[in-house]
Amino acid sequence: MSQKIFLDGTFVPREDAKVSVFDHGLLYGDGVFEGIRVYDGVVFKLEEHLERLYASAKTIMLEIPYSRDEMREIVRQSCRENGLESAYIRLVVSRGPGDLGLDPRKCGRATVVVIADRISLYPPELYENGMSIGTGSTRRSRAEIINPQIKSLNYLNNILAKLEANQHGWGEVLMLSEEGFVAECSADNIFMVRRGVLVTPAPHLGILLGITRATVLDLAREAGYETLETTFTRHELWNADEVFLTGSAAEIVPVVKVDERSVGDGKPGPVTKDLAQRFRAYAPTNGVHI
Ligand code: PXG
Repeated sequence: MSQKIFLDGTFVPREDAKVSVFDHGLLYGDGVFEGIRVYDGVVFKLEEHLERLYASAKTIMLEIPYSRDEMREIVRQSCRENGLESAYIRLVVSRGPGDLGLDPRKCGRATVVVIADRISLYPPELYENGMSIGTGSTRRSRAEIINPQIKSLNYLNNILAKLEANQHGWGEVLMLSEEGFVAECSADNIFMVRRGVLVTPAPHLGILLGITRATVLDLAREAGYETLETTFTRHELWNADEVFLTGSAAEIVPVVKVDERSVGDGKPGPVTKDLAQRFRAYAPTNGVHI
């Protein structure tokens, strides 16, 4: 069965899912997106993803031509059309076709794309043995430049950092805030465990407020862990007992090396493993059925 992509109101075969070269999503990165997981027929935290999508769109004054209810149905239908019980969904809303000037007023109607695809999971060894990461020289931008809370199509900042990860052979790249505090990674949030306390950078540091991040904080509090959203430097991270990353694609990935320094005993730690297990049990129970 050929893959069906939702594009501007209809489901089209993958080969026909094409957008205009005049689309400002392509010309200027003018648009917003979401990456969502489907576990056993349940779209994980779909309401939260829709909330973030519409919030990002509101900030960039992009009108999504569907109501939230309609968008929920489009996502569910995308899974059904493709017969996928477990999937990775990419929702993209761009400013739409305009002229070659950057003025968004020239774009008539937003382009809406929903791709439901098979998930390409990270290799299982990564979850067993952990990942090495390092700090990139590319910093997260502060809110007055491009607010990292907007999940926009303008990911060049993150891609520049990812290039550094590739050059060094790191699995992910740590990005600091403009002031040099630990912020997040190119497509994942970061956590550390210090003396039993679960610590993650506070929202004001200029991070994407990850849905996996929020879920992990909730699950940790429920399990009785003390949690803290705060400001910290790499010194704290290098001396943490455990470090892990969270993201829709990655879920929870243990980090065993940061900037050539072993984290704890150099193996995935007990809190990371406990939270990963809790997350795996929780994910298929929390969302919208397809
Ligand atoms: N920070 C950034 C900068 C991100 O792009 C996250 C954190 C994690 O957020 P969620 O809501 O997913 O827990 C992201 C995630 C992918 C992929 O396929 C992920 C993202 C963007 C592009 C690709 O891994 N965003």
